[in-house]
Amino acid sequence: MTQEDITTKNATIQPKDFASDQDVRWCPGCGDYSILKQTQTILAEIGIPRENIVFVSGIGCSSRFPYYLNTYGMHTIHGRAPAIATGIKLARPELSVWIITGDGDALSIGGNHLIHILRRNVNIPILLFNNEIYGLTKGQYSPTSKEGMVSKSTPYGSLDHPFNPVLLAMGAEATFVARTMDRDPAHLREILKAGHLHKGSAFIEIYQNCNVFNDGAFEIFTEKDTKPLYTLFLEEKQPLVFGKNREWGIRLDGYKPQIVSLQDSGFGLDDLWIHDSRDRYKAQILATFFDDPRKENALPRPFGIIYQSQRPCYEDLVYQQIENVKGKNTKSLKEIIFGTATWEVH
Ligand SMILES: Cc1ncc(C[n+]2csc(CCOP(=O)(O)OP(=O)(O)O)c2C)c(N)n1
Ligand code: SF4
Repeated sequence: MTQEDITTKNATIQPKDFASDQDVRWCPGCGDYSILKQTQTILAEIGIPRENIVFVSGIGCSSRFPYYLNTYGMHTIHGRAPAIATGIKLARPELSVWIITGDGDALSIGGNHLIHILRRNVNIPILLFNNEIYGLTKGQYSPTSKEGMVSKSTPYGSLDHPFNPVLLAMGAEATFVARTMDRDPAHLREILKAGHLHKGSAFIEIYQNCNVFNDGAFEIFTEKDTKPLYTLFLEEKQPLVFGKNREWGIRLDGYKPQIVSLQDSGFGLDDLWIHDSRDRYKAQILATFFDDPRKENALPRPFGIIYQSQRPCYEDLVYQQIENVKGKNTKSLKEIIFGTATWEVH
């Protein structure tokens, strides 16, 4: 099959064609259902034939995802989806490879693998379902659980400072960093599609409700009454505005973000911070918006594309290197392994 055949779009494919024949084994009401549905919808819109798509996951409730998609898939080893997905992408760079992971899978046991796939910039969207808990193992705290959280493994409250996954991805120099949520299907679809279109590792944190072991962890950001005041939906080249009547804005006072009233502070839309997801310095500041929302003067939580940039992808560099050394007087594998720096000990 040629590369052209593989990427040829199938215009007639429907979301239901991406549903597998497996019984979905998530608890009723789990946020994972919404993410599955929106993923099936955007895959149909993207139109890549199912047989040219591979979903790779680690271990966790979220990592059962590949079973429920009628594409190729691998439910792999805890925390190791990035390593296996990188191998697939290197062997078959023309395939559309996706990673599904949870906050435990990606940030506890798989923390190391995650940062390395991001810095290598393998061309793969990485969907991190963050429910701030270990769901599959029935409710232990995770690296994103809030301080003080009482869980099965923290009966007196967690003492650990939680990761901000978006800031971690920025620190690992990811070339695409975004946040979305299970309860906003339209936004979720938009971000999934943008992640697919990005050439490079696309890190997407998805707030996902685990209604059994951590119900309501994100309700302040997802519920109709509180969402407008505590969330900041980023739009490219638009001012940072939020609130029920879009009555609040954010301006930069030097490098410090400042919330201003658009009604009575004397500041207007022209004074506000304009979102530019390609500005790395501004993105670094945006990624730090991680206040406890109930704290006085808390900055709203940003949703959308926080950062995007271009850097060569790992698989392209590998193939380029192979081409560059072909026909040159290179060493054999045996020569490399035994080289000049091995000794025989008698
Ligand atoms: C090597 C290894 N260590 C620990 C476990 C137990 N284990 C299975 S899933 C999991 C955490 C899953 O949490 P998360 O990634 O947040 O996924 P969720 O179930 O919440 O979707 C753990 C610790 C395991 N399966 N393998
Ligand atoms: S335990 Fe939580 S994350 Fe796992 S399927 Fe049930 S609701 Fe979803």
